[in-house]
Amino acid sequence: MNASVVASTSADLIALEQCYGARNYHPLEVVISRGEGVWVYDVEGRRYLDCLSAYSALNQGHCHPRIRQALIEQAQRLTLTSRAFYNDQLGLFYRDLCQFSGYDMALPMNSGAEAVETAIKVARKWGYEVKGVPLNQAEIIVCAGNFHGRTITVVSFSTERQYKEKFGPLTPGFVIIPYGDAAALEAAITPNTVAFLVEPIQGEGGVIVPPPGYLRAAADICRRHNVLFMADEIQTGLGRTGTRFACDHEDVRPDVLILGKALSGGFYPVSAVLADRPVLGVLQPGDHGSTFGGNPLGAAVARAALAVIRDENLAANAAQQGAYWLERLHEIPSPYVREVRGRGLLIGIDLKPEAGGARRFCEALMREGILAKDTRETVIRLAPPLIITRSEVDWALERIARVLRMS
Ligand code: IF1
Repeated sequence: MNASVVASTSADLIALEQCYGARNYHPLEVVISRGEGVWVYDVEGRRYLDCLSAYSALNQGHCHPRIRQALIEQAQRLTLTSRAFYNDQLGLFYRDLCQFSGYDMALPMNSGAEAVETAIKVARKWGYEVKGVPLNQAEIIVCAGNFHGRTITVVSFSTERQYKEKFGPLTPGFVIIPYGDAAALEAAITPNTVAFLVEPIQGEGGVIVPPPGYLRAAADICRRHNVLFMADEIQTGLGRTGTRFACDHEDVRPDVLILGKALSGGFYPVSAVLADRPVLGVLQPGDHGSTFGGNPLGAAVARAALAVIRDENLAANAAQQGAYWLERLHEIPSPYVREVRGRGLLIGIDLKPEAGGARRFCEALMREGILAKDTRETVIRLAPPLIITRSEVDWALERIARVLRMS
């Protein structure tokens, strides 16, 4: 397709992507051109309620004015210095993020996977220097059904065959246990175990909420065995599950907290690893870094994104609207629903095998004006921006009920 061809319709734009783009996704056939709050609009002007929020990167909603203003103002002053020099935004971001999360120190990165990789490096170095694990013998325990990103080390401990098959050789040093089983965690710990990496709720795994008390028990086991409890809250954090972090539901304070996605409100990739000095303090200059990590533009955006979460009480709204949504979903009579589960505004509708897969329900929801994503073949994931109102939830419920009763 030569450059002179005007691509103006959804069909044109899909064709353009199919002509030039690698096929690493299978998107729903909708071409979004504008977003505002919980609503997005396609090229032809049709409106949709966004129930994916870019996988929880848009907790604050699309194009939040306060974050946009911060982006615009900073972009007119300074966007990038590298960490070879200081800049006037990073220290302020560190302070805001550490006060928001209650940790001594932060290490800023860009993507979530980079933050997970960073946490793995910090845990290993802490293991060798502080715990006394023999060099190159560190073990990190992870859970079956995990999703922590797409880099080679991270997919090395995935249990999803497609994510790791044909991408080897893989990174060693990881032990996989069942999710939600605290006894399995204790049984898997050896003198060389340096950390346990876990999602408080497995999002991609199908919105799997662990048994009550699991996080608390796992954290206690880690403490007893001098193993770092590392929570990947990239998707569940920052208000998504109705609390500041999902670990707050069980009063668990991870030794290492990993954030991303909504940390920038969808404007700019910003992720971070948070821990206290005995852990993050093991890193010395030259140990780790990234060209864009801690840049002033991302720092200014993330400061505004955190302020929105705090000032607009997004966690409380997620708790309130999410509880209502779950309750009303349980009332919908449908021959296809096996289970409805979730916490706050991270909800999964798990369908029976005879439903024929969640994708066709997501396509039907799209025709009703709702954008949602299927996961694990049978689960419809619902994760709207946390600014959603009761009337917008009712608007969605009416259409979800229609779709769940379709033939
Ligand atoms: C894709 C999944 C969700 C994450 C958790 C780390 C990362 C993610 C808990 C890595 C990223 C994204 C990645 C995106 C789709 C989406 C996703 F389906 F892949 F698994 F949300 F569930 N930890 N999740 O959820 O963060 O490097 O992407 O910034 O890869 O298809 P990232």
